[in-house]
Amino acid sequence: MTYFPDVPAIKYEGADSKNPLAFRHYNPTEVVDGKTMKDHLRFAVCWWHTFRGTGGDPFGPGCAVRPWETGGDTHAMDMTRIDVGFEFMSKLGVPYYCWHDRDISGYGDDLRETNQLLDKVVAKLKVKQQETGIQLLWGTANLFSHPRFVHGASTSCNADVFAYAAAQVKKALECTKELGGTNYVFWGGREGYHNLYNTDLKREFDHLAKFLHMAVEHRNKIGLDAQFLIEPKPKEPTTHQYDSDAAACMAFLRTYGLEKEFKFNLETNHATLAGHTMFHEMTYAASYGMLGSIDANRGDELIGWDTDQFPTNLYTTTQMMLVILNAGGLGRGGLNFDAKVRRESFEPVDLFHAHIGGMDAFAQGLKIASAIKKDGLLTQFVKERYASWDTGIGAEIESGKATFETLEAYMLKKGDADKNTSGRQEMLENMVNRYMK
Ligand code: XUL
Ligand code: CO
Repeated sequence: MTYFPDVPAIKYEGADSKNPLAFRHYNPTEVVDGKTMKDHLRFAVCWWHTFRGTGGDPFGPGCAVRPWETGGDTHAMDMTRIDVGFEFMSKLGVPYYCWHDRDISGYGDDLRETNQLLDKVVAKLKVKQQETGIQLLWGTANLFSHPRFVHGASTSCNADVFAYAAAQVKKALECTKELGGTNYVFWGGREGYHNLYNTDLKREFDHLAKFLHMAVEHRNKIGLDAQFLIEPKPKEPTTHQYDSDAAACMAFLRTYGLEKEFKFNLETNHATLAGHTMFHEMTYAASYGMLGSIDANRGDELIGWDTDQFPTNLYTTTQMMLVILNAGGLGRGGLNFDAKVRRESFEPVDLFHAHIGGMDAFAQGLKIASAIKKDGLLTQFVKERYASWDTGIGAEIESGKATFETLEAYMLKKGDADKNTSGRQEMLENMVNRYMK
């Protein structure tokens, strides 16, 4: 049985290929900067958009053609979709995938039955992972779709909802362990507020922290060897999400003593919704050793919401790969395509075009970033720009020897600060353009 009869296994054909079902840049075994592309990029497919997306939007229902979807949100359909998913991922040649519990398995009549259904799905996923070698990059729990989560999950005003969410995450952690997942993600789906008139903000933050402490405790108890990741996003669905951006998450984690247990799963379109570039979010995270994993997508410059389009912008992928290379790699994280084909791209083959484009954009970004890194011009420029800190008064300040009094004495003697030099922004942008090929 094949679900994509017209699509062969996708091969690398080189930059001159005109075959839309081939890679032009992603060559898994090619070595760049001392490592294969496959090991640098660690691509993952997301179950929710790719296998559960229907193409629906607020103005109309889904119109995606998915011949295997025989209708109904049934367990049988969940099981069939596993065959579809693993055929797709094998043909694409991605090493990882990610899920929410409710994408892979639907609802039973109560929590007990829901968990039993999930166990059956996980058992089949495990067999498929063994057959194909495809591994779980991360699991997570959907704590935002069901009406019970209308006021949030761990930040709900209803304590029973906190308890339900805890039970659900406990199960999702156990399933992640069963499938050998190397990370586990917490995105605060509805952990935020729409209106402060009805919200006890401090109490909700306290509850969120308590929830995450419990998750850490359970991870340690069951011996789950997975990195915990917080996924920042400033808004949507709530007006203000508590995990708004990397810096806000950092402050939250430190306030509640969680900073050693978590890193970040950064997402491009979440960065732009927060008014940042992804370059900023990744540089911030990497600076504090918090770069965990990436949800790769992009927004639309003309639309203000989370469109989750596939990444195609080479400047963005180059900047992202530059941060990753300079940070020494993604470690146990990866590049997960948290991205969806647009409503008008409704045929199954569009799923391939979308992923091929995203993978090629990152492979090309990797090659460009590696060339920039190898030439070292940017690094050298930054080093020289801060040279005043390497010796003399700068070194004294950095080493903690200086006080306001010694600095005053220094400046009274000198009379004025040394002249500034140009930041050369345009020159550097032109320089980066030289590598863009
Ligand atoms: C939502 C989003 C989620 C998380 C996992 O914007 O990105 O799919 O990645 O819950
Ligand atoms: Co995401």
